[in-house]
Amino acid sequence: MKKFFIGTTNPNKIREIGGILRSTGCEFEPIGTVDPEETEDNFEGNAIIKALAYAKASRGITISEDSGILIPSLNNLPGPWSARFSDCKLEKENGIYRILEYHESALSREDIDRKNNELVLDLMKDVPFSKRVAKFCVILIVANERGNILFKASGESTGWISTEMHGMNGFGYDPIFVGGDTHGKTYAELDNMRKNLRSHRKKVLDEFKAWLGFYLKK
Ligand code: ITT
Repeated sequence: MKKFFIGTTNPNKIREIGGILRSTGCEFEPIGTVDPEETEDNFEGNAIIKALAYAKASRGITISEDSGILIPSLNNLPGPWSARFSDCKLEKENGIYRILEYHESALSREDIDRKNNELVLDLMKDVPFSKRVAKFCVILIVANERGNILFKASGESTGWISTEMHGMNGFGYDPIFVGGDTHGKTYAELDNMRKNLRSHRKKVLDEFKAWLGFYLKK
């Protein structure tokens, strides 16, 4: 069986990526020990940093992704700061938010996910429904141990931000993200299969599967 690696520290990404790629019949082994510093201010730059670092460590073909949520009424924040938004100090000038400083806390992933959602809901407490649109974005990069980028794809899923957290499934911003086609349910109210049918991650992984078919035939 052909073996690839998934480079991430996030067990939720491993679960979702593994689930969506199960049908390929290939093995995807998680490697999460590297955790390189994400120094770029955009998803693509950070996805490249991760893919190259994890591919070097795994010595094999490795998939990494950088993802997050963009909320236009918050000046497209949290964006690349999504994972640690509540560790950021924000400034609001002329109605526009920007990040002033960032200090990493020692909170667990679950606690920080909850605080991130609380912060977004608080910042948006006076934002009317018509301006609560949001989208998840992801850039997926596949790299090899020699530092070559073999494949790149980007995906989005559009929806809006609820006024309260709902649901226990998923991770990250799923409890406050209502999909455009989920009949008012947040992603955290969907089971894994239903989220994986429509998510930004599913879109890039469908493209990856097409590339994989070509790559395995070579
Ligand atoms: P790695 O960098 O180790 O892969 P990470 O969780 O730090 O793990 P990112 O820097 O890419 O990953 O941050 C992604 C964050 O965006 C993630 O922690 C969530 O807060 C959010 N996010 C991404 N995809 C999501 C999804 O499908 N549902 C909910 N939140 C998501």
